[in-house]
Order: sequence, then C-alpha cells, then structure tokens
Amino acid sequence: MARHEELPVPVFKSLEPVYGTGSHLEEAELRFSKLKSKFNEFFGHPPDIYARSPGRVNLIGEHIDYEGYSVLPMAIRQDTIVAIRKVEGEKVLRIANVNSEKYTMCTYPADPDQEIDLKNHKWGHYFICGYKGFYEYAKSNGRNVDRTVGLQVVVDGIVPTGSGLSSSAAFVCSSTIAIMAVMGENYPKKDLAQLTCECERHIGTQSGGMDQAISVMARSGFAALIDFNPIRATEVQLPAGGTFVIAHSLAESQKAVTAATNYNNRVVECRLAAIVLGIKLGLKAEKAITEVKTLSDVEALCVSFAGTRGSSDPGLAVKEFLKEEPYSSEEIEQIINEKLPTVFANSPSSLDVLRAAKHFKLHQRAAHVYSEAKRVYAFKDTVSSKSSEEDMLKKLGALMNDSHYSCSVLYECSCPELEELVKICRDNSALGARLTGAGWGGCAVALVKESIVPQFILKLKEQYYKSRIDKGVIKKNDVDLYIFASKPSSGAAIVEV
Ligand code: NG1
Ligand code: MG
Repeated sequence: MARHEELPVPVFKSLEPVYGTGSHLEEAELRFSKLKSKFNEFFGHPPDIYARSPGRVNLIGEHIDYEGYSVLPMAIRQDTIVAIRKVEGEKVLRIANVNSEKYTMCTYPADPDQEIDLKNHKWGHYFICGYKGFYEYAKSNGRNVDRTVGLQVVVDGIVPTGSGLSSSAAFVCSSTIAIMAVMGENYPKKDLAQLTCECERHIGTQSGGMDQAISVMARSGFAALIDFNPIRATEVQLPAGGTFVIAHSLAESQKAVTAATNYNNRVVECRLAAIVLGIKLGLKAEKAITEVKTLSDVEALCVSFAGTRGSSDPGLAVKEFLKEEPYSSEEIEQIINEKLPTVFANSPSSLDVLRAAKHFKLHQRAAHVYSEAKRVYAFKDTVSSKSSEEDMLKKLGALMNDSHYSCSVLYECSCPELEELVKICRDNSALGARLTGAGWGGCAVALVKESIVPQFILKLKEQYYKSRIDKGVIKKNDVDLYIFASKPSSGAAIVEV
C-alpha cells in the first residue's frame, strides 16, 4: 500500500469524515451553509467546490524546520474553508471573505506570473501565494492548465490570526487545493506540502515547511513527526492521559510585517552560523558559502569529520568555534572573506534583514537549533517508550519546558505576555508549557493531565484573561476562542456538498 503522503487529497461528499459527529459537525454544517449563501450573495451562483485545511499547534521543535530538522506538530480542529468557482473568459480573481467587514474583497488579475505587492500587505495576498504555487507546480510537471481562467472565491477561516497556529498555512493550503480541485487536478499530498511551503514564501517570510506539511498530511487522532528533504510524516500516538491546552497570549505577532527583525532575521543568523561553522570545521570559505545552507548541513560535516575531531556532535562545535558575544557584520565578513550583501544577493528579504540588524548572535541561535532538534527526537522516543504513562507525561512536560527556555533565552522569540502565560500554566499544574509557532506573541501550549483540564482552563481564565476582559482587550463571550483543549485533527480535504 502507498504511504499516505503519496496519496492525493481525499475528496468527500459529506462533512462527517472531516468533522466527525456531534457539536463540531453541527458547527461545520452551519459554516458550510452560511458560506454557500454568502457565495450566492457575492457572485449570484453557488460555488463549484470547497477545500479545507487546518491550523496546527507545534508540540515541540521550534524554529528548526527551516534548518532541515524534524518537528512534531498536530493539526487542530480550526481550519480555513475556501469556496471556489471557475469563470471562463473573465480574467479576474475575486476573493471575498465571510467576514466582509474585516476582510474586504480583493481583486487581482488572472495572471500566475504576477508579482505580489509586498509593500502593500493585503489579506488576499495569501490566496495569490497558492494561486502562483499551483501554476508553478503545474508548469514544472508538464500539466497543461488554463492560465487565464477567472476565479470567484469566498474564504471562511477560524484559525486565530497572528497566533502561532498557522492561520497563514491553513489559508495558503486550502487556497492551493481549492484551485487545484476546481481545475480538475489532484496531486500527491507530499508534493502539495512541498509546493505550498515554497509558495507561501511569496509573502516574504523564509518559512520552513512544518505548517503546510501537517496541514496537508495530518490524520485524525495522531500528531506527526515531520521530516524534511524529502518531506515525510510519521504518525505519533500521544499518551491518552494528557491533553494539550492552547492559550493565546493576546499579543498578535504579525509575521509578514515584522519579518526583517524577527523571523527572517533568525533565518539569516542561522545561515551565517552555518557558514562560519563550515569554515571552522575546515571548508574553504567559498565552498562553505555555496554549499552550507543550513545548520543540519553542518551536522553532516561534523559526522564526516568525527574521526579526526573525536566527536560528531554539532553542539560541541558551537561551543568550540562560535563566541558568545554577538558578531558584527565586519567580523563575519572577515571570517568568511566575503561581503554579507554578496552572500545574500539573491534574497531581497535577507538584504532587508542585513539593513536592519545591528549584530548577529550566532552562538545562541545555533545552540538553540541543535538542542531543540535533539528534544524532538527525545519527545518522539518518550512517546514510543515502555515507561508508565505518568513518567511519560512528566518527561514530555520537562522537554516542553526546556524548549521554552531555549526559545526564550537563546532564540529570543518570546515576549512578556508569553512569559507570564507560560508561568501561569506551570503554576496551575501544567506538566510543561511553552510558546508555540514563531513566537513574539501568539499562543502557548501546555500539557495538562486530562483529569484536571476543566479546572486548569478556569484558573487561566481567572489569572490571565479576566484582567484583559476588564480592560476591553477581548470580549467576555469570546474567551473560549482564546483558550481551548485540542485533540489531533484531520488534514486537508476537498469537499463536494
Ligand atoms: P507560525 O508562526 O506558527 O506560522 C512559523 C513558520 C514555521 C516554523 C515556525 C517556528 C511560516 C509559514 N511558518 O510558524 O515554518 O518555522 O514559525 O517553528 O512562516
Ligand atoms: Mg504562519
């Protein structure tokens, strides 16, 4: 039998296979029927087809996917649904949203070669990422698809935005899959995971592929260990006695807007750390610049030099070769014998990083990546070990706490609100708690014993959310949107109802 990532996206004629039964199904039925009538209101027709793709919570493995290391997320129930209709002869893309007050209709030409206007950020740009991605894939696979067809689209997303739960990937993946389905195509899930990862970069963030991979490939009931190069998902069964509770810090992290100082800055720092380590390990500067792309490439070098160095551990190389004080551009240029803008000449978003950066913390960033990569495997091994559930949950919690410390202190991607929230989680008997997603705002995820989940959520409402409701940051009735327990949900689907 083919591995599930080789299979195309499933097509369902009813909602149960995706949303299960009970209240979640009822909620979904309501959303689909509202979406259909909105579509009719906007365009005077029902949609041809729907696609949905979920958000995700990353349990462990933060800021390492773009360095080539495996991560361990699970899909959440909250998703984005894209309703779509083809309009032959009309060379326009009209993208509307059920929340038409917040997200007004965006129109774009039906031209897969259009550039996305990054200086003028619009919510519809994420759809265009998927649109470009679909055509890029079709072209490179020799698929002959109409490049001028018009599209009418209505989007319904319930993944909280700027929360580290990957509303962006849910939107890009559901858009790509909707376009693919309406064009009469269907591709293997692993190809879609790859193409959506690449096309989301049109928005200007140099993302790894975790979010799209889990959104496309998740299976209900399982978290997944996601490997890269090639993308592969291995199901991970979580211990039944533990529940993951997701809590929003209410600090919104607008990644597309802060990329130069936050997310992309860390990607550039990791690249520079990798090049410097490559040189210190014995590569010629020129070769290191052209061949060492990620910190996992450096690990491969450490392995090949293990005989002469006496160790293959890249963490030791970090201690030996990278100083803890931040590096200036000039210091790095001297080591690598090249100007930094020349190294990143092909990447405009990295050049933005260089312009904004005062210094580069190579030691700390690399130390985080290598230790976090190990924690992912420790997490996976713990889950599949024979230890008692009690022990298992304790170990998983401890790994999550260590991950948070590393994100906060070494990677510096936390913020005061997340620190407060994580502390409150631990004070209320979470076995472990950490920021999740890119950080700088967004959510924390806590591992909590199943039996105390309702109490735990109540305590957080009192100790974190109440004061924020009083100050008018959120509405009292909305608090359940910001703190909830989550089970591993199913991945992308095409729906014909
Ligand atoms: P969020 O911020 O949750 O969308 C981002 C990246 C991931 C990964 C995490 C950090 C995108 C689309 N996603 O996730 O690939 O690098 O940060 O672990 O940029
Ligand atoms: Mg995102």
